[in-house]
Order: sequence, then structure tokens, then C-alpha cells
Amino acid sequence: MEQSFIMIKPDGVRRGLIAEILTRFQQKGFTLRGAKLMQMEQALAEQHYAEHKERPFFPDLVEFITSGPVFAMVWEGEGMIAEARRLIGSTDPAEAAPGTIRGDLAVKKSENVIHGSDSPESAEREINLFFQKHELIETGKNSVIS
Ligand code: RTP
Ligand code: MG
Repeated sequence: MEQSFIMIKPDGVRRGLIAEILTRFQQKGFTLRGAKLMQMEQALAEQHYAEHKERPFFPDLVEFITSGPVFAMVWEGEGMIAEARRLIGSTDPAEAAPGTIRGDLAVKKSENVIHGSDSPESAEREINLFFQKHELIETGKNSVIS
């Protein structure tokens, strides 16, 4: 079954949106395989967003994502990667449809509450970047939240 790396960004954690976002993924029917509250170091932020390192917004992006704790998760389900991006909505909350997480809960492109992997390659890379094997509940075993 497909897995995706999903992360509530510092603005979402600061604004008390962890439970709201967990509920949306649970209610959709996805399964949580791992989760942790953590402070990202600059090096991890630069690795996570390496694809954007030449973009003008990169320094601000790294500063923002390390500005406070994030809530990192691995979710599993049918078509998980694309479905998570659908639940999350467009990068710019101003363009995100109502009913999506960014459409309902965010206003600014630079503080858009949540990250979701954009491809199977990104998902595998990001899961390995943030989680060690023993931190994830194996596929097939019931997780605490499903
Ligand atoms: P994310 O990786 O954070 O889940 O967001 P995304 O896939 O929807 O968007 P992506 O293109 O990967 O961009 C990563 C984050 O960089 C900020 N951004 N700013 N100023 C700009 O034009 C611009 N473009 C992107 C956004 O905060 C975006 O989430
Ligand atoms: Mg992205």
C-alpha cells in the first residue's frame, strides 16, 4: 500500500491545527504509520527542500520551516500521495479550493500549514529523511489511529 510523508508546518503547529488535520486524514480513511513533533535543523530543512535551492524564496522557506516545531507523519492508503495532495489543496491558499486544508485553514503561500510529498520518489526520500525504520508501524499491523 502506498505511503506519503505529510508534515504540519510550524504555522499549523503554532495555531493548534494538529488535531484538525489528523481528523481529516483519519476521516478520509487513511492509516497513520508514524508521527512525531520535532524541531527541524537547518541542514534537514535544506535537504528536504533541496529541489528549490536555486529559487529566490529558498532562504525564507528554510527560515520559516525551522521557525518552530513541525509535526511529521507517514500516512498510508490507496493512492495516498495524490489523495493527500488533493486533501491539502493548491500551494497558494488563495487558489486552494474550499474544503481543502489550505483552502479552509490558510491565507498565505509562505505559511500554508502543511506539506505533502509530490511523487513516489519524493515520498520515499522524505520518509527516509525524517523517520528511522523502527519509528514506523509495519504495514498489515493495525496502527493506533486508522
Ligand atoms: P510543500 O512542498 O511545502 O508541500 O508545498 P508544494 O509542494 O505545494 O509547493 P512547492 O512548489 O514544493 O513549494 C514549497 C513551498 O515553497 C513556498 N513557495 N513560495 N514565493 C513563491 O513563489 C513560492 N513558491 C513556493 C511555499 O510555501 C511552498 O509550500
Ligand atoms: Mg513541494
